[in-house]
Amino acid sequence: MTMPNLDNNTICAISTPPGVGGVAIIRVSGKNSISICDQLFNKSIIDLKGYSVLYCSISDNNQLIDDVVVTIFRSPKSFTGENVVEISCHGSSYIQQKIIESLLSKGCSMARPGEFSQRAFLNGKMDLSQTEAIADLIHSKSNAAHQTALKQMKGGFSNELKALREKLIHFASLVELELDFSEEDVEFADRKELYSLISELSEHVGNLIESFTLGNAIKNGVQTVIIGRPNAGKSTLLNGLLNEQRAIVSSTPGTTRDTIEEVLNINGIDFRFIDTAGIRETLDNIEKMGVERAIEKIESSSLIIYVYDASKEKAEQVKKDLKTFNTSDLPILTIANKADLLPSDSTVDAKHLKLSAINSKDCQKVKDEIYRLSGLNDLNLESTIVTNARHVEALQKAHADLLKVKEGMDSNVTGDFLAMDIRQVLHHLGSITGEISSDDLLGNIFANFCIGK
Ligand SMILES: Nc1nc2c(ncn2[C@@H]2O[C@H](COP(=O)(O)OP(=O)(O)OP(=O)(O)O)[C@@H](O)[C@H]2O)c(=O)[nH]1
Ligand SMILES: [Mg+2]
Repeated sequence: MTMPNLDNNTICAISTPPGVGGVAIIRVSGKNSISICDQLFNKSIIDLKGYSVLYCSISDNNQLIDDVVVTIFRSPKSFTGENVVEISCHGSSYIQQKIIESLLSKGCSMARPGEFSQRAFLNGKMDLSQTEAIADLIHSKSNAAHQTALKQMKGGFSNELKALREKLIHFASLVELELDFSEEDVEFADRKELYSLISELSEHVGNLIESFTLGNAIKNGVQTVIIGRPNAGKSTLLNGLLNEQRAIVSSTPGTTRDTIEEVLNINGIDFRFIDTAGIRETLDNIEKMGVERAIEKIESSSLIIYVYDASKEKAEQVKKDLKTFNTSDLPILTIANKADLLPSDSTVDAKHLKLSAINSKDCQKVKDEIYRLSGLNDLNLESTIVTNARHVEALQKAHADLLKVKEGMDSNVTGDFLAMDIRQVLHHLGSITGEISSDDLLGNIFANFCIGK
């Protein structure tokens, strides 16, 4: 159930980006938006139907501000569900400001950030996750980000959650009903069916949680740290990937001290590559700080590129280093670098990528390999991908409570405990879309059973 919008005020804001443009759009929303705006135009808009467009001029205190195009949306057929007027003016910052001032003087108030979307939610035009998807859509920079946000905005994710909840609500209602008949020891909810439903939901919610690794990569990019011993060729690799001389390269071990970060888009996904100081025991204080930073960056990354000088380093040493540096078992690409210095018949560990970072063709191989390792290769944009941290948090809570229900059933807990845990699952799933679970539950009991009590 959604809350009615009790806020009666009419809000306005510039909806286009700040600065100068060909055209700017000022949006006004609220019960009185049409009558307020009407006072500013040289033609009346009071009787215009929804979806009307009118060319007119706008003045304040008899001073002409601009010629504008006005679009009228009548409640409930507007983005916010309220009466909305959109004023398209010439895109000078001065004109935009003048129009806003005029609207404020006629009784509008400035919209808070996101208030139009918030009103759309409160007026039931879309649910919470759809509203959140608008922000993602606006910020999408790649095909994958665009597709996932669009799907969420259109309600794909909400419908999936709704279907999951509905299945469970049915059982929750039956279990709750049993409580009313507790003295008679009846069992309306078939425990076997409930158990298999809980298992099914657990798996489904688990998959949604897993999809967040990809979803997060789509939305926020993949942080990839380049590590290795000094002089291995890490900075050379970064430069090769970026195709520019970004980091200083030299034959002196310990050249890179600070971390160097650059974003590179590979197949539509942003990878944030971080070149780091070569890891070694050192007495130099500055280099020591660099090494500490390198180790910190490993912890915050989702992918590791480990580079070693294949012409110098022994296989045993590489193995040992990999164990020490990758303690959290992140996906890792191990690069046997400086292959050009090796005799042509020499081999390296089959799992390592043998190459020369000084060779640009080899750097392309690294890009392909990194993309493959990130798991984005298997990306199926048809399936639901969770991209929002709030959603994944709610899903994790729902997952934990589903487990509780299962454990409760395993140990034959009474219906009231079961009902409580099921309510929690419904609550967490419902919090994603902004529904209120207890109302749903009650509504379902009354609608489906009508037992006249
Ligand atoms: N022959 C050959 N030399 C390379 C290759 N890659 C890097 N080098 C050389 O190795 C030296 C070290 O390269 P860097 O890229 O600075 O190495 P690094 O790992 O960043 O070193 P630090 O910043 O000191 O940790 C430079 O002289 C590079 O030109 C390669 O594929 N083949
Ligand atoms: Mg370096």
